[in-house]
Amino acid sequence: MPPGTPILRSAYQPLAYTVATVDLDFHLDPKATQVTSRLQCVRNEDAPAGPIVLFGDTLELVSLTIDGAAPADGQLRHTDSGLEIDVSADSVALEIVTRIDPSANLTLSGLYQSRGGFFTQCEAEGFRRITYFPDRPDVMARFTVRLEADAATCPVLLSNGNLLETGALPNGRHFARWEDPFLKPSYLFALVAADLKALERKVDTMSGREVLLQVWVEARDLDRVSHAMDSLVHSLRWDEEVFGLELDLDRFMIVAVSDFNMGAMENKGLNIFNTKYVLANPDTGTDLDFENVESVVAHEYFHNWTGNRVTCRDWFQLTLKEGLTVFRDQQFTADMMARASDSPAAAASARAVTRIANVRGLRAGQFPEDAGPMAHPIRPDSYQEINNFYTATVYQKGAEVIRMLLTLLGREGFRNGMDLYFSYHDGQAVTCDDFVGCMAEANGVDLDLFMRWYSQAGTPHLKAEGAWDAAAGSYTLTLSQHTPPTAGQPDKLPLHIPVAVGLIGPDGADLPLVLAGEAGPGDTTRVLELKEASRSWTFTGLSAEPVPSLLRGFSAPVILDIAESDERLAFRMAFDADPFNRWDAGQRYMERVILALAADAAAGRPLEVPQAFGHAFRALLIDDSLDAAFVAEALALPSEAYLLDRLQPADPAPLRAALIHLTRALGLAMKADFLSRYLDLEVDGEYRYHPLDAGKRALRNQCLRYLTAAGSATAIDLATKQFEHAGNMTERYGALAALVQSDAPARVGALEAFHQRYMGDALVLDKWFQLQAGAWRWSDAAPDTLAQVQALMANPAFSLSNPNKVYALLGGYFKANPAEFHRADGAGYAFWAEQVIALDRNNPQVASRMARALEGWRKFTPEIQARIRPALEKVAATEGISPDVAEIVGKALS
Ligand code: 0A1
Ligand code: ZN
Repeated sequence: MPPGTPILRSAYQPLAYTVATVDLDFHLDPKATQVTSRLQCVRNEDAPAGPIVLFGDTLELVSLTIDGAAPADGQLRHTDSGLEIDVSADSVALEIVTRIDPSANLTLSGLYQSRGGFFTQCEAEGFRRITYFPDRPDVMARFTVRLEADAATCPVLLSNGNLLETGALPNGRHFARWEDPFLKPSYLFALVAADLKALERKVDTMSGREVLLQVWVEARDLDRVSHAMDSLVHSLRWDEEVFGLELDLDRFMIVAVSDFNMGAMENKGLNIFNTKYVLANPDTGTDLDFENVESVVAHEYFHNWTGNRVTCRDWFQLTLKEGLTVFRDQQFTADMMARASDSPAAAASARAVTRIANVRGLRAGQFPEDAGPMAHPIRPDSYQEINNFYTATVYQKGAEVIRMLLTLLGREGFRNGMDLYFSYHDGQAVTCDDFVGCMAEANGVDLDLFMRWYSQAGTPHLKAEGAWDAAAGSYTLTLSQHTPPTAGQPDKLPLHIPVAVGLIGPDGADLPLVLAGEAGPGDTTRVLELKEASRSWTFTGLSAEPVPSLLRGFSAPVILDIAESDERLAFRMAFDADPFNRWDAGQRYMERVILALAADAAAGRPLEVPQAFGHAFRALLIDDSLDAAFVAEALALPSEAYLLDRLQPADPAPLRAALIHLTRALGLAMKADFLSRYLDLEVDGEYRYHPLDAGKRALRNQCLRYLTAAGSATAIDLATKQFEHAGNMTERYGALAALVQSDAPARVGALEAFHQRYMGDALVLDKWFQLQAGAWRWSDAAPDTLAQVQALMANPAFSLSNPNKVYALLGGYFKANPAEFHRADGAGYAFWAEQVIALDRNNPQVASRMARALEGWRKFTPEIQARIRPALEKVAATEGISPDVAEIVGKALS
């Protein structure tokens, strides 16, 4: 197959031979690791006849025998993707010896080295970089593993499942043998051989079995792992309580590694994590880091059932495990946030804060993806490089689709569907149809129309219109839907959209909802199911015109188009009983104000913030009866990435001018209010990661941001004091972030002091890199951010081969700083092309992620597009560019 040929979902075929058992023997050595694999291959009754197909990538084949004998002439063929072996028996034993060079593997896929240890990453297709194998998720086998390595440099030898045996060997080497009692696909295989120490805990599972939990890290990091361990215990309990799912192994391990392409990986019983999502203590991690550790630990742990016990038939079904598992980790986080609340209203607000963060992420990351050349359904129909499809669409939109099932079926109905899914499919590799089929069967409902969410790309627009009939006391709501065309999908069909609706009375209280023909009293929030292009609902028994509150809790991943006056938005900001929608009313109002300011900036008109908006904003700022975490979210502007897509055509410079103007104007106008909230919010006592404390710190940092944006000397003084006296990273980082955007001399000193303090600390230095790459100035001073980023690349702590460093510094510039990256002289694009090409030589996955920063280039003004095109073309024309990057730039240019 020539490179660039798409792989099609419709072409799925089971393999003629699968694998019953795998026995792996690793002689680990940095430059020449020898892998012996003994496979029992068995004929697959359900597949057409054919050879044994083994995939292999960059392997040196040392030897291969078939039932103990050398292959006969022509029996073994080398193909583009690996090997094919003709056999006639129904069961055949293969012994394959390969040699690989982990020290030269900078892709971080397959077996590689990091800080002297050996680690693996096999999802999606890394196992074939270790040995020849039918490396597909529908081949599930029993694995046993023997590892042998140098005892001094690699005292710890880990693999999946249960430890059977360890022992010393001659020449300072030692070995361990592991057995995984569960069937698994090769992408869940893992090994670790390194110098690590573990924090251990023993807990009893719901059935009373004692299990051993371990978090393995380098010895110097042992003071940063207790939160990950706590998170693991919380996750284990939550899955028991909410889904009745128990840990199935006697031992569950988490291992931290500094060089890792993604967040973490759910290998059976041996989760491997990017250190960023394991390590956190008050001095090094912000509240957000603590929250991320908790949710990533939960995510990987939850995969044990949704992903591992039941896995994907093929990679097109990725959202089967990822959408469902993201949904589960989001529910878990919401429960963790609410657990400290002392009233139902406080719990609802705490849950809404999690929901707000999820939706902010969706709007900033997934909506632009769905509007660009990489738009794909949550279950794609084709791909060129599977590693490019670990996307916000598959993950975040996939989670929204699962959440809609919960909304449609209710808690109990959803749980029944999950139970049925496990009862039918435990130990199998299945499809999204199988999952939705279980939801339908368990609830006796038809979800055929719902399946369109799996096949249609693009963000649907939901249009709402209301008509008030004063004489009849009725309100008719008409909902219509439209999904814009996306690449390869010009015409869209209507989707099944659950729309949670409330009607607010003139006094601000929710009204009971009674549809024409129904007897009251009704609930105050109801879910309307829109299944057609357009439909109306009439609510009756109303004495005054209501204000609609639509899509409560963000009940579907759509863009809501509704003509709402400024007054109505302000009214909902003050009264909407749904905390998510209360927040969203503010976001809509801000969006309107910012887009108008950006238009003024583009046209050279003076910028002015409408007074009415200021009033609505201030009402939230000074309301100390509200949960601080909620207020912090309510005061935060919509993300720049989301706003850019709302400006048509997109133009980063006036948008940035609008954001700066609005932030400064609010900071100036409400200086006294920001200051008094700032002073009141101080959290006393020792740091603890707790939602209430974190909420206060978030709001306090938000106040500091507005105050320093407004630029007074007092504000700089406050920020400097906070920086110097901070008792934890959230405060220290919040103050540094505020100072970095100022022109005050304290800026340089703070950056320097932070650097000094955390010199040897890779994860904290990532924050320092990222902050500088993503920063701008509140004043008119034009910082040369590009020059700064280039200078920082020369810092000894920076390295192009460490993904975290690249994501922090280059990602911070390309993705988090549009106005600087899209500078008018085009120098940002030349730098982008140069870095993508350089990264691609070693690590195509990381290069491809950086390449994606320009995929949405057609949304910009023609002048900007003209400056971007040559950079895209340069990368596309580069000799030897990886399939990963080729797919991104190819689709961008097509
Ligand atoms: N399954 C992991 C994500 C992951 C995917 C690919 C990787 O390497 C290319 C690594 C991790 C998760 O969802 O957490
Ligand atoms: Zn996952």
